Amino acid sequence: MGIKIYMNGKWVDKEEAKISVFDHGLLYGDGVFEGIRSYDCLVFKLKEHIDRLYESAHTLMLEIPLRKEEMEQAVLETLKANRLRDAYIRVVVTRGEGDLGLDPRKCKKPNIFIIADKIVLYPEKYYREGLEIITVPTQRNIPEALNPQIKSLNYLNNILAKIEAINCGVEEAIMLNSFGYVAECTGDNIFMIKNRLIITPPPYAGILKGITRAAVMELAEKAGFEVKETIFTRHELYNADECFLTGTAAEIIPVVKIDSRVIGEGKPGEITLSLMRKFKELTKSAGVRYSL
Ligand code: PXG
Repeated sequence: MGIKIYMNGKWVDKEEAKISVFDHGLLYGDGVFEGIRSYDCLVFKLKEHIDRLYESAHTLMLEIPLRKEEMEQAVLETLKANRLRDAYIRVVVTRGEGDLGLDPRKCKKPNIFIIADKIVLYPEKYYREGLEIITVPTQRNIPEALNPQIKSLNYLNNILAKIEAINCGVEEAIMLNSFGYVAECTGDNIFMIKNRLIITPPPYAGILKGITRAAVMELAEKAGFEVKETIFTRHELYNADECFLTGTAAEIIPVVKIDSRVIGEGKPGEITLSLMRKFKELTKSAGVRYSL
């Protein structure tokens, strides 16, 4: 039995989960999405993800024909339909079918689909040994042109950066903003630690305000660390004691080398490791529960 996809209120087989070639989500990237995780039948930060989805849609004047509670329910039902305890969930809302022009008024009905599948974890090696990353030529989109809080179906900026990283033989890319300051990675936020101070770029650096980022900042503050949102350069990053990335898929990944510069001791740092442990505990204890 294959996986069941939520498609506009019904659960259908993967083979039947199809979208028209006239959908503006495909033709123009006109749509929004969220990536969510569940851990042992607990959906992590479900409300935060649904809120962000609806905010992205609101700015695009894309009216989602479900109340937020109904959307949350649809996510939980999709997990149950697939009998998944630990899952990666993708919620997508597209503008819907229109004609070949940009005009969103031609699209009468948004398409909503939810995919819940087994989470494909990053190799354990990354967490144990830390990641090597590089900065790439592709800068983050300027936020004045396209606000990075809109989690839209248009990820080409990040995909170009990812290609550049892969071409150089590494898995992740640091993207700078148009002023040359460190912004974030292609699907993860970035943190550095210097003299026990935990630093991450502020939203005005042109980043997505990651839900994992917020959770990690809260955990760090609760543990007594000072956390500062401030602009920083690559020079400061190269000379940090520790560095790590955060995101729904990655959770917390230590970074040990950036643009061939060794970070700190060249192995996952002590504070990073303690935050990784705290984050693991959080995912096991907090979230919206469902039963199979
Ligand atoms: N920055 C960007 C640009 C992102 O797209 C994050 C940071 C981390 O945010 P959260 O809320 O997840 O902590 C993201 C995450 C995936 C995937 O499948 C994730 C994202 C985008 C595309 C793919 O892992 N967004």
